[in-house]
Amino acid sequence: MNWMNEFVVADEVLEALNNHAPVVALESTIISHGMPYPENVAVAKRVEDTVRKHGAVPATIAILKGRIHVGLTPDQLEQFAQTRDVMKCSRRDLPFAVSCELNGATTVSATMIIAEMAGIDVFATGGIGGVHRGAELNFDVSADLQEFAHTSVAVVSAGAKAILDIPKTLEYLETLGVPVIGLDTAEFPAFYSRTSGLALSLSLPTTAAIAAVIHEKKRMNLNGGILIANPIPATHEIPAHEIEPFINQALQQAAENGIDGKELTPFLLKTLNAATAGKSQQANEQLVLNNAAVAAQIACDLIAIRRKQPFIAL
Ligand code: PSU
Ligand code: MN
Repeated sequence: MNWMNEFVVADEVLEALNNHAPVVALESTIISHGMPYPENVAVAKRVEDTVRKHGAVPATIAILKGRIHVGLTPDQLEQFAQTRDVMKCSRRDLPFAVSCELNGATTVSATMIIAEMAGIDVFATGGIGGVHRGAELNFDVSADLQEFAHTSVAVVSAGAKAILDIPKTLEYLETLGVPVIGLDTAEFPAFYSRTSGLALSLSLPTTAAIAAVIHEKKRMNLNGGILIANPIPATHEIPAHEIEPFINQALQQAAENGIDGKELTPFLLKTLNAATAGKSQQANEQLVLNNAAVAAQIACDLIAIRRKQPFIAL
């Protein structure tokens, strides 16, 4: 099999990349495992529209029958959102899904890998995976974190999901040498809430200033990702004290049902959504839209910097 046959870049995305126009990568696990149908496809479309509205081309990344797609047509997106047997793919799963010609959803780690292969610098998600609570016993640390150590993509996220151990997640990123930059916030956001009580050492007030850091990192030849922490809009946040009892309940239910590994995150999101009568999913949608808008602005700012300051590696 010819590798190029497995890698399908949508016309619109290819044209933008060839013209050095701004492109934003989007993940697909949130579609297949993060939200139920038909809300998932409605949100995915709204996210793509938001990227466009802010001047960039969206590239939703997914594996369809073993082919890696960078950018989906509306029909492909609809079909993907309805498919039930989609494999959740992180780095380790990518060759398997392609080789066995499966349908695969890409997590943050797999989306970063494919975005980098395609030449896309900026990616918007909801919340990255991280160090799970109890990791000192169960060793559950998302592959997303390792990916930031070596894959050069900037990821806009509303912090790390509150279901995680956020202090350990930040420590882990520090160890891996990953810049975590707050957009107009000095605190690491906790997904559903704007605050976590954890101070960030890096914070910048504008998307242009963040784009300048992405540019500089590349110029200095420092491989690896950048995490941009963008808090949920205040009008949609669920305060930590309100969501915490539901998270504890969901974690307990997961333990009672023996749910672990890659099933854990989707289970917790689904259980939280049921327990909050849809409020957690509503917040999830709003923060993803907010991240899409910011990612598009960063992608535009980055292009503007490159036009003025043609790339010269140090
Ligand atoms: N953020 C969301 N919903 C999700 C995810 C993130 O709002 O469904 C997904 C992402 O794809 C992320 C993955 O990479 O969960 C992490 O899974 P795990 O904890 O198993 O590594
Ligand atoms: Mn895990």
